[in-house]
Amino acid sequence: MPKPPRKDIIYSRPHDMLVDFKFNEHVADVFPDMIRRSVPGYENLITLIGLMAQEYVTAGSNIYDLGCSLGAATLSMRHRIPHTNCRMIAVDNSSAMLERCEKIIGRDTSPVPVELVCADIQDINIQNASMVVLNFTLQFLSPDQRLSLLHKIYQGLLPGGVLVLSEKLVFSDNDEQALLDTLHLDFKKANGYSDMEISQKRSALENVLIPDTLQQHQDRLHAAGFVTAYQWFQCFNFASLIVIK
Ligand code: GEK
Repeated sequence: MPKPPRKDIIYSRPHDMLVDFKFNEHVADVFPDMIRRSVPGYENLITLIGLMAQEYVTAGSNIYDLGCSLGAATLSMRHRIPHTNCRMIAVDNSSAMLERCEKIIGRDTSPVPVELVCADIQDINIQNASMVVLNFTLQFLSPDQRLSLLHKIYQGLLPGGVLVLSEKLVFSDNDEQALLDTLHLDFKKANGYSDMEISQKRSALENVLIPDTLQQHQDRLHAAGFVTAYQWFQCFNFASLIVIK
């Protein structure tokens, strides 16, 4: 029997010295609880990414989940892919995440093969892809490395293939930023995070998660070669684009 997800209490005690956030074993152990209580709309996104796989994945193609963590998007797509001759490639550079992901995927009985790769997403080959998912991963790359990854994805996608890009956003309009910050804070408090947990996590993520505006994303996607990028989802300051080659 799989164990129930453990509660995220990582920042519930004062940390003397706050170090930058890392996807280590402590985070991997509580990750489902952490992301569900921190990212509004996450569970909907996971379900809907599965539906997109049903629509866009083509026979004999590859599907990439870049920054797969525990494989939630991989599994959602795997259950919906209407072909068995596809190959899924789930990539994460956190061995703690990938070890747990392997166990979760191992318990799943869907017939579509999944290859787990412990690597930096900047170092892998992308080819013959009908679908690539970056579900809250691009924001963890340093901003100057983001365009070359998107360019590589563009090159590896088949014509008509899709990239799903979900990110935390920042807003150039100060009022919009303040409003969505407040609502996100309310969301985390309503999910049981204390002021101290929220503020310690915010500091730990400061140099690690660097969000862009929607316009920066659109401009970068165009620079990478994509012409069509539609925003299809937003929940407070978290959004997702479907980008079609
Ligand atoms: C989900 N997509 O559940 N190379 C490989 N992996 C990376 C890199 C990199 N350069 N940088 C970060 N990661 C998942 C959620 S979480 C989002 C994605 C969050 C990995 C990192 O180890 C972590 O597992 C994941 O990207 C980001 O749908 O925690 O907010």
